[in-house]
Amino acid sequence: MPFDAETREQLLDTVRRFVSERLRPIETQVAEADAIPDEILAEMKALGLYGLSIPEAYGGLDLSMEDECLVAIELGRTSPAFRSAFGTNVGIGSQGLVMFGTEAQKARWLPKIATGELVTSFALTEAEAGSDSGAVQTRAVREGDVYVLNGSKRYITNANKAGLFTVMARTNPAAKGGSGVSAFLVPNDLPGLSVGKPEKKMGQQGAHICDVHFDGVRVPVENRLGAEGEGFKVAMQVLDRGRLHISAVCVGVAERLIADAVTYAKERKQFGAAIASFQLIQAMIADSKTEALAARALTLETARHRDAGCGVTLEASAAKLFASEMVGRVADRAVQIFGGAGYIADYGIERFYRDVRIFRIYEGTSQVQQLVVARETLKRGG
Ligand code: COS
Repeated sequence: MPFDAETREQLLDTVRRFVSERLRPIETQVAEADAIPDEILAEMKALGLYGLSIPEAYGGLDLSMEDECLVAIELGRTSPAFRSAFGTNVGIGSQGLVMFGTEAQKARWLPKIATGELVTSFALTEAEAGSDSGAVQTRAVREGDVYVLNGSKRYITNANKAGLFTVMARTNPAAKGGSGVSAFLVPNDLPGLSVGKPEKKMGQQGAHICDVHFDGVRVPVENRLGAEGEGFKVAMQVLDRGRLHISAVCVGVAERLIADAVTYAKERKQFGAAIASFQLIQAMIADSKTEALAARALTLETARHRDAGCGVTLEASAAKLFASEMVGRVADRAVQIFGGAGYIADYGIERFYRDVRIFRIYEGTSQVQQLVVARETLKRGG
């Protein structure tokens, strides 16, 4: 639902205040504890953040893609781990259900997803199916009115908190690639489902990824999402949307880092002057600002096209490619502007440098985005 300008500004202002007053002061605490305090999660739920993209009829805010991206940019101005807490509910964990779910499936789960009572995860990746996500080996074998799932998923965001997984599993072993894969809505309390320990990661402490194991999990046929054999396409369409959201987060983090670098450069004196007065520092600020503006424009333009009903597979991948690479360069320059302090944990800049590294990998590596952009451009003939 497109908000009018005033409602949109109110929402963005509320999120902006929440980020600066509640989240930024505890960034270090969250990173050290590798956990987001429960009261902060409760505040996120009360603000409606878990339901940004859920239709109003099911209790969500039903934001347009453009408005969702604007909110994601605001949330990018703090540790990305905070966004990850509700990010799966807004994106990859819920959108298969929103786009392809039956009325009964939506009525059963979406209201709880919108409030955050139910956390969701997207279970596509496996040990042998990363970029080649059509190579899913987890099996789903139909036995009467259930599918029996066996296999394991890897690096699944929020798996340790999820009450519902969207699982891609192979229903047709004879079919090669994605065409033999189907999608399933799998509640975490079904017997045979287990979740591994959170992995130790390079960054984004407070956000967790775990393996998920299916050992003879009996999933009712009515939990299949979309037609049998359509699971790969469900996943790809969910990712098209997710990639745009991630692009927006990258823009937000870049804007935060530029602001921090500018503040530091104005205060820090060397050779008798603030380092902001030096042209070599200014060049880094100019490059970062220019690239962040370009990523913002591409992301929001693509979001508007999606809202208008256009296919944006190419543009969403281009935005993800550009924005995630851009924020990597911006974080690198921020460390450089901070100098020695940029390498010291107390300043938080090295933490962002580590945090942003995953943006170039998850929801499709930069190389996968290049493949998609090239393939679509060739198809379009330019
Ligand atoms: N929207 C709708 N349908 C799509 C689609 C999209 N964005 N992308 C592909 N499809 C369809 C194709 O049209 C094709 O359909 P037909 O069989 O009817 O022709 C089918 O899906 C297979 O597509 P394709 O041949 O392009 O599949 P590939 O195996 O070559 O995979 C890539 C393509 C590499 C792009 C895909 O596997 C991918 O995105 N990998 C990365 C996955 C990822 O992001 N993982 C991160 C983990 S989730 S956090």
